[in-house]
Amino acid sequence: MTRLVLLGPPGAGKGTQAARLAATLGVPAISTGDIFRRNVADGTELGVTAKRYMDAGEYVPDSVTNAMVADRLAEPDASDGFLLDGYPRTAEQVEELDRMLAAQDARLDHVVELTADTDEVVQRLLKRAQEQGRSDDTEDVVRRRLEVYAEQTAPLAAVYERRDLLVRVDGMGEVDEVTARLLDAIGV
Ligand code: B4P
Repeated sequence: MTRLVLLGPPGAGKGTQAARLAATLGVPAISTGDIFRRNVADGTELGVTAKRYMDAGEYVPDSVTNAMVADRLAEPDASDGFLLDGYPRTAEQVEELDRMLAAQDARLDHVVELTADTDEVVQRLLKRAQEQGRSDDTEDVVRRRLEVYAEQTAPLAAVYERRDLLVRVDGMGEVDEVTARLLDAIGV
């Protein structure tokens, strides 16, 4: 039973690695970005709200995101562990996750910060823009996402470092190499 949070800037490889780690650990990978994108595709009320923020490179409001994660973590497959990809991203989300875990008498096992150079992440996201056409991968929006990350999410690593939960993993290089580093960092 593993409860893991994956932090890192846009383009560091969180989504790519989350799927691999979750499969190895036998826990669900819960990506807030993916859940928002599914809601956008399905045209739900949540999707309409989320799209406005995502297309501008801004975070979806905490109240909306926290409620969505609380619902997802209440599903049976998350009761024996999970990998959170892209949550928490703000100080308020850290507090809300603390409350959700406390209510289940559960604790995080690891918080992994996946790091990568800014030039590299911009190149990765612009390449994805060409291949997949994601509406938030244009250069201006990518720059804004990186600013928002630096302002709101990067400081969270220090919070988890103080709790002795943080491990930093270099996300540069081949996908397989990064997976091997991640598994090593969490002792698998
Ligand atoms: P996310 O979907 O989480 O987007 P992301 O940060 O860009 O990460 P992603 O997982 O897509 O990219 P990855 O690094 O794996 O969030 C999107 C938006 O949703 C946010 O901007 C925000 O608006 C909203 N949102 C999500 N969570 C929220 C929250 N908690 N609160 C508020 N708002 C929230 O990969 C990028 C690319 O790099 C891929 O194309 C991949 O193939 C490639 N890549 C990966 N590893 C590589 C490697 N080693 N070498 C070369 N390329 C690699």
